[in-house]
Amino acid sequence: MIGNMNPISRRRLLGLVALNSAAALGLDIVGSGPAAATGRREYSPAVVVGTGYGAAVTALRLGEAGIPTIMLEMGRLWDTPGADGRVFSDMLHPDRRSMWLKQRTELPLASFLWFGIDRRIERYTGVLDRVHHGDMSVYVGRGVGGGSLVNGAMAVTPKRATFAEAFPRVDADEMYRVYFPRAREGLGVNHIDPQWFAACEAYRYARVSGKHAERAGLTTRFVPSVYDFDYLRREEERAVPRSALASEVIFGNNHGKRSLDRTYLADALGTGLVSIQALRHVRAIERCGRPGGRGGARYVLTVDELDTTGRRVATRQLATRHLFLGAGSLGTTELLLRARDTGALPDLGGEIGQGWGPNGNVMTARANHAWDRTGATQSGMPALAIDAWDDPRHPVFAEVAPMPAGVELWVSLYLAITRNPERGHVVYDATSDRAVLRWDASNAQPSVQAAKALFDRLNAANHTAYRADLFGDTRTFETRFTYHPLGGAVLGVATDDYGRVPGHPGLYVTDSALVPGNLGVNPFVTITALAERNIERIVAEDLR
Ligand code: FAE
Repeated sequence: MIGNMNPISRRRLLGLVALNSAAALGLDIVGSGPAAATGRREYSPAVVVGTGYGAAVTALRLGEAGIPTIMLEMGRLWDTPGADGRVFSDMLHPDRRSMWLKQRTELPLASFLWFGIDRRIERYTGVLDRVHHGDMSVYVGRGVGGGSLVNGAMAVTPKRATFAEAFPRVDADEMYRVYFPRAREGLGVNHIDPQWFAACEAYRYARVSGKHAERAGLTTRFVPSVYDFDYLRREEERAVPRSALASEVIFGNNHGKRSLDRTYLADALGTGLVSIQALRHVRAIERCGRPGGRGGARYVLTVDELDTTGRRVATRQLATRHLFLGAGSLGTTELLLRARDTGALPDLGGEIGQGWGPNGNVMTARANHAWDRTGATQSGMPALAIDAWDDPRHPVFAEVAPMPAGVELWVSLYLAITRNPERGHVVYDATSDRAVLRWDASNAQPSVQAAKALFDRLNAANHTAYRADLFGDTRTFETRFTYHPLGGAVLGVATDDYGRVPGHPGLYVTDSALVPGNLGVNPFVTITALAERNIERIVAEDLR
């Protein structure tokens, strides 16, 4: 058993064993590769780029349907303990494992009392990346499991009306009846015991915010999670090694989290037909020069093999008939734009790159009174949110975020999701050969106004004030980063209603690029559920 999940299936066990054995042997390929060499070029009937949510669901269902599948992931496999016996480093002692090819950490909170808190690190293929695009930078997970390795585990199903507004062409009845429940089951979503929440030290910080919200007449609600709350309870009892209670969050969790390598990816590997190749960066996609050749290959990928300093050590070509893009909102969009604008796939449409948004993310913090202690030992996994999404003027869903510093700080921190109609777009820059996001600071203003309306109300009701020392200058609302990049290949706009790329048989988008910019809640449950829906149709219609 893993925590209070159902007994582990034989298939998942096989997958977990495959992952652990590959890690123990220092391999970056897991599972028996279906690839067959044809001259210089390898071939696989299906290829999935990335190993995040959309990719993991897709690979599992392809494997179950009997289709040999290769997954290509630019990050590393995160199953091997380092010299300190841990796979990941924590936020208080970050080392080279923390960030992707950086020489300094780049934390979302840049300072405390205006002192910088980022640390020097060795350049390495670490687990969290912060990709800079002018006024917006985008946090993403790098490694086998994608964002699931670094995220806050909040597993929130959107309100039905908001989902229907975002996806007017998707049957919402069917989503809420079939695919959201299937996604929650596959992800291992669990719920906190309210009695334990009311008494534990780990969520003192959330209770303080809850009390303040109540005073302001606001509603709070518990947030479901893929962090095992039973494990967390035992962490507090000191019965097991600490993870969420040991400042482990955005640089990975050594215990307790049901990241994709323990759920969907393990199941996919357990089918015996899926293999994962880590440290493989997909650079380019083009049409196969010999259509109808081996297996009816339609696309050829150029794939760089990386070492752990990020250096390219080899370049290979891989041909496939069915190509699924699950490289995340900006990763997938970049591959498509590069293919279109370099002339490799010139008929890709003008809608690619459009409809991008940061899910209205805003971070802010309040200073508490001395009697409102938020606790020195805070769970890194948020469990409570202020739900003001139905506010007609300023809809906000604000999770109460931890500040797991190991000392009392008297700070209440929030990551707010606001309704923001502004959209950015992504273009291909030939000089740097990368995708560039066009998003201006002014695009974030609706988010700031909404967050300000809510938190002004909280401060007024509790006689508290904003913290102005946490974001590197004196700003009180931080909108220069997002954890939730969405869009770039929007479902039903840049693709058909199931993620197929028009005019390109066998080419599919399967990840957060499908979600139009703003969802009202944290996105991974929706990404997972949409991928479940889409691949079911694609397997039935395109792969039989
Ligand atoms: P994603 O998980 O981003 O995976 C894409 C994968 O593709 C990555 O592993 C990349 O390394 C890989 N890749 C990219 N380009 C290439 C390439 N060219 N070749 C090979 N591989 C490539 O995709 N969401 C929630 O719902 N709840 C939360 O609590 C939450 N907290 C978050 C906290 C943090 C710090 C971060 C960064 C994100 C958080 N998110 C949260 C967002 C969530 O993790 C994100 O929406 C999903 O991971 C996106 O899933 P995708 O399938 O789109």
